[in-house]
Amino acid sequence: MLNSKLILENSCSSLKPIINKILNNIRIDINEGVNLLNNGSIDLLGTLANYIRENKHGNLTYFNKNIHIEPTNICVFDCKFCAYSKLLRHKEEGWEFTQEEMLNQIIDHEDQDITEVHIVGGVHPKMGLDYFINLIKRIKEIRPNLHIKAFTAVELEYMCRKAKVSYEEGLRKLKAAGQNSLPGGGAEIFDEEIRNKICKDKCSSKQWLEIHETAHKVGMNSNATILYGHIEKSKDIVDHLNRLRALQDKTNGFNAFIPLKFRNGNNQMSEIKEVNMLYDLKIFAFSRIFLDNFDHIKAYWPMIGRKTAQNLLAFGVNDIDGTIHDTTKIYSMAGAEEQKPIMTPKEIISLIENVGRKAVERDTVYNKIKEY
Ligand code: V47
Ligand code: SF4
Repeated sequence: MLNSKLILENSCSSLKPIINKILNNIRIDINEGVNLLNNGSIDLLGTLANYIRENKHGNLTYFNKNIHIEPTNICVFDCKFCAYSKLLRHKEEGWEFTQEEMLNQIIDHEDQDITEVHIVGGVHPKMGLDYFINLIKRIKEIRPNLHIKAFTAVELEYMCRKAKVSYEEGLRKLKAAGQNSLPGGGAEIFDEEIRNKICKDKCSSKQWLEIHETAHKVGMNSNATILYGHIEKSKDIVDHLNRLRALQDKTNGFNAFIPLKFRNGNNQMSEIKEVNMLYDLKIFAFSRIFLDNFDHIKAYWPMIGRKTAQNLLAFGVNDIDGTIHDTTKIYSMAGAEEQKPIMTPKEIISLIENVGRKAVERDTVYNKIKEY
């Protein structure tokens, strides 16, 4: 139980009205958000985030059973933080799966009760809208009930532009082929000045938001992310969250928010020191507080590491994605400590239970599959 009087008494005076608002379930604005992020202690943010998390979900902590398919690491874009972009540099390290190879990745997991495939990769100039429509249809022929969460707004913007179709037409075609939802990647940071410095050639913030809005309109939910811990300032983080909160007010189509910690291995921003775990806790907690209309805050453990993911369960996080089966490379290539990301359901459940939470297997859209 939260002792709100104690929190208020021990907080600096400029934060008291903000804390009062949060405790009374009143939305905080951008200026209040920046003040809280800059001046709130980790204890304060953690306590408030945990209060909100427990009001929304109690002890329940979700996980899912999924695999990733990364069709290629060849990319026409050149994001400075990405260890993946290989078209212009290091051609020899590029990979490009054929459709048969990708379908075999689905077949290889046939005997496992995974519920989701997450398909995201580099933006390959030869893999267009029709190519992916065909891939999705073929996956559904093999495993009709598998939820396909696929393609960041960055990939979708490029696919639709090349195919000369509107976002709505492109998304409707993908949905008709069997795509079920969109992942949250490619959002990075919406502030145009920072975006221009770290990923200037890919889809703009406006396009990212428009694509997600359109996806929600045609009946596909999506996730949202932020890339934090590089050259952004607190005001950029709050601005990013504010743009997402405004879209969620409009569509209610986001499932989860996933803060992604910048990793500095093998990329063009390697000189930037990675932030420490205390800062991670702060960003996740702040996200839980500010995004009052998002149901779920998710820790993607292959990127943040399993220990930090576990600690985050006391800092606003109520979801840990996923069993993964060692099928993603983007973070291990960028230096994340999880070089072989695989957790069995048993491991994920004990990670959750060991900090006093209750594990629940979910599907992609948060229907409960099994409580442990
Ligand atoms: O958009 C690339 C990020 C994202 C680095 O929706 C990096 O369920 C940190 O969005 N350091 C793609 N991050 C992955 C993604 C995702 C992952 C898991 C679950 C979901 C979901 C979405 O990876 C990119 C970019 O923000 N990224 N390089 C790096 N060096
Ligand atoms: Fe390409 Fe995505 Fe990497 Fe940017 S982050 S270079 S769009 S794979």
